[in-house]
Amino acid sequence: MTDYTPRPEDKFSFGLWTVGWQGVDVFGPASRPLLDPVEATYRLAELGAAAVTFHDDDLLPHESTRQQTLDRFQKALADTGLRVEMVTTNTFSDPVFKEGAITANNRDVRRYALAKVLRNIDLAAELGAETFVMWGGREGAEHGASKNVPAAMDRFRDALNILCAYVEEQGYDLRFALEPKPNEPRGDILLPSIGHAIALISELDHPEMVGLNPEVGHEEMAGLNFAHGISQALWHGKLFHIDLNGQHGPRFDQDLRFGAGNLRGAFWTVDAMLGAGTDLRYDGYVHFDYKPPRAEAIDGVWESAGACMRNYLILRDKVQAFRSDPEVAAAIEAAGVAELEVPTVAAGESLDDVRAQFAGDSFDLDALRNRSVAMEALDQLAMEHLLGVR
Ligand SMILES: [Mn+2]
Repeated sequence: MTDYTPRPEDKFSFGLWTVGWQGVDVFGPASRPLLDPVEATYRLAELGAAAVTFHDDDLLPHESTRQQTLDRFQKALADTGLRVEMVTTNTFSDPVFKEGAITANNRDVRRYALAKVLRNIDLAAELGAETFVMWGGREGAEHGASKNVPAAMDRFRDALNILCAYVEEQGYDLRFALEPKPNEPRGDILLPSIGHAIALISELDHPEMVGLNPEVGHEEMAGLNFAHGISQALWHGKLFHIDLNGQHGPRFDQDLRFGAGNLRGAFWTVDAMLGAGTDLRYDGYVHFDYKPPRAEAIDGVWESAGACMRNYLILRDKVQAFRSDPEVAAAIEAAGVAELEVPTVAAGESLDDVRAQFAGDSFDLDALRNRSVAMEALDQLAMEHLLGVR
């Protein structure tokens, strides 16, 4: 048993914008004072995080204090041993990006976005980040005819090709991770799901340099199964990074602490990250992208940050207990899970062989129709592990 204390080897990581969110929403102004991102770095280290991440504007909002803040930040990293594992660019807050950034109709806006991202790539490399996330929050539309989607995909592809070529030319050890989201802030955002993003990557000059940063709430806002989504991303070799948080089904982006909202989804998410009984595991940083609720004061901010890590560790414990339970192993066998690993058509077999199996009325299809699948029993075992009675 564990005491659920975060350790460096757990590789927990937080965006500085998460604990730094002041509670500004569509209906009201900030409910919390500004949190110095350098102070937040020290506090996250005390809580047990191993790394921090940021958008350029979270850490360095003003040109006049840029170097001074960077110096303070690098001292904080040295003092705490925390590292910067991921960096991302804010191409959504400034009204200049109101109708898009790298896919804006306006060409000057696209060129400005590209320049902002390039500058931030240099900073990411300087700080030793291994992942560069791209979330195109404003890449989308509210109106049908206002955006030529094929042209937008051309510009998205061009931008990624340019950025990959730049990283290669500079010799940076950096990979890109696209973050899908279906809507909010735009009415509809381009690359709305894991699947859409994977499809774009296959059109790039350097597909090996680009993967995904899927976020729990973003997929669940669209009613999708996050565990299935990241499992498919792992299968494509594209789960470069992950954003964990919580969400109560299809509604506005709640950004709850990890484990809140869809708790069963969180259990299967951790199971999928640990490989779900296969060799396809996620071994990157366990990154939290959530928002401490606006109702909370600063004590609630740190409570929720600690809870994200604690909930992950508790769920990891539950998942490992589930996967090592002999009754679960028997239930998995009874559900025929392993048989899916057998190819449908064996090597050397012909399609005539397959058809011959069902010729005439020789095959007992009724036996297949009436067979037990024993899946409820397996799921109930998972439920009982999660509820803590096993
Ligand atoms: Mn995110």
